[in-house]
Amino acid sequence: MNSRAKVYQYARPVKVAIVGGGFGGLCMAIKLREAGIEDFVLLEKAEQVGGTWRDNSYPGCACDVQSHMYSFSFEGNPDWSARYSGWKEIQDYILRTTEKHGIQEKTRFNAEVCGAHFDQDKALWTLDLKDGSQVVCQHWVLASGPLHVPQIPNFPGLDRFKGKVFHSSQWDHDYDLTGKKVVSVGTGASAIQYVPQIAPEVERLTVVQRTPGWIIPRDERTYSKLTKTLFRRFPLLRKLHRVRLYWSNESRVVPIFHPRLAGLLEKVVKQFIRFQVKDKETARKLTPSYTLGCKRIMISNRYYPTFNRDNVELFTEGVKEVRENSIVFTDGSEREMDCLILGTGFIVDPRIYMKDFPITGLDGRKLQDDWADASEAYLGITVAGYPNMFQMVGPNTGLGHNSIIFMIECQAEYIRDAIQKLDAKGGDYLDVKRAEMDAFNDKLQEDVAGTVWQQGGCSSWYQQADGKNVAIWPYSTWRYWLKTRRVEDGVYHWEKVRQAQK
Ligand code: N01
Repeated sequence: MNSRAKVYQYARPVKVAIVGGGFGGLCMAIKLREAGIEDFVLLEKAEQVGGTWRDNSYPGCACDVQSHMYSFSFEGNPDWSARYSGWKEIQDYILRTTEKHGIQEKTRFNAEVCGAHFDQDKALWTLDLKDGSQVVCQHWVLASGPLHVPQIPNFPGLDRFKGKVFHSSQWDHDYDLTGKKVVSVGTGASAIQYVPQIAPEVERLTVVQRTPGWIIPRDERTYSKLTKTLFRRFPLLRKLHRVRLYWSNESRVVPIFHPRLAGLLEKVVKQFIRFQVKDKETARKLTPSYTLGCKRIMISNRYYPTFNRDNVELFTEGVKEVRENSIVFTDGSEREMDCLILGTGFIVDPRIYMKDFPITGLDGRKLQDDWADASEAYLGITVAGYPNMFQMVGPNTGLGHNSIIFMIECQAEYIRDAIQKLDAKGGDYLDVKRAEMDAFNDKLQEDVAGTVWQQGGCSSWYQQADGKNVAIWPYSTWRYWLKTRRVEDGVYHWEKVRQAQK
């Protein structure tokens, strides 16, 4: 291999390479700039930044976390149009913020990273890109996010189907649904947003539900012109609004540790379903039998009433097979269809979605082997044996109750602190101590065992196939903030290997 040709525009190692230009990668880049660290590159696989909010554009796509919380604390936006903004408004916010902080010019687009290995003698990582080029760096940050590889069910006969098929995150806006017979599979956060939106357009909509979700009312509201003006002129008011939203979200963590309290909320939601759905049998099918909070709690005022429409039906039978122009269910019933929409979620297990992304750390160890049983990291950020490699929204740092942007900011600041501390010590790499990482994860798994995610009687994407929860941060977010406030010396090995060259 001609290494000169392969090292694209970076003839020398960069200090930091960031993989992924969603909220995580963008935050990391801004935090580095804030600290005067300019020697970095952001590698983005697509032609634009935005991640989830670039990819998901299905009808009705919106965030179910309030916009004033689902945005950077350092980049407040007084102009959010509504409490829960649509995807386009969020994507515009991301693009504006990228532009404002000059991250666009630090980004290499169409640069998909597909492997990484650590050179112990030089204390440098080499990232392999799909186009055959490489980027050499001292540190790298994996900020590609856990919800971007669509999960496509292997229904028998799916390849024979002559109509249109697409996943919710790859919506085909050129395909006109008007007057079509549509079958939609899945009833998660994505489906409950597009189902009410497309129902009035189509001739018939068959919603296929495997497990019903708990859906609570959405406290929807648009911000008036006056409120926006006040937020703009008096930023303190906007900040106070954000603080109020933060603590109201944070209070949701309480029933998670007290499933009995969740029982009280369930009674309220059951009334909500009965109130919104006319047909008793449909209402019964839409009512979950597991504890509220076990799967992600969803919010909508429009989903349940959709089932009062004459052209919408709910199917709780499994899919037996797909034929050329129809779908057949396990009870033998068959529905003609023009279009099949898969609201079937994402592959969230990094052992599966990163199987073609080999990562080799110290002494040739492979992350795929180290994570054979489960993905684990210290604070979801660093992994023992993989020095100077950091993750954002890594293992056990997803949230079921508050804004992930809060976690992302904590992680970016922690990573920046680690990089600066290493420089201050004159070291070449830092590696989290295995005992510290193991102790952290043992305690976390012990604590998560008593929560509604493990005890609530459901299976969800929060758990891997053996039931272990490697997705969720099971505590309050301020606890995460406290833990990530500074990089503790004793938790890491601080190594210097390039002595002779200096
Ligand atoms: O995916 P999901 P999603 N046959 O995994 C069903 C975030 N998000 O795209 O429950 C039949 O939640 C599956 O059934 P079951 C948010 O974090 C955020 O909707 O496994 N059904 C389930 O009903 C969310 O949690 C926003 O039994 C099958 C559905 O498909 C995450 O993204 C908005 C099936 C998948 O639901 C994912 O949400 C939207 C099969 N073979 C999404 N396979 C915000 O507002 C799967 N299902 C922030």
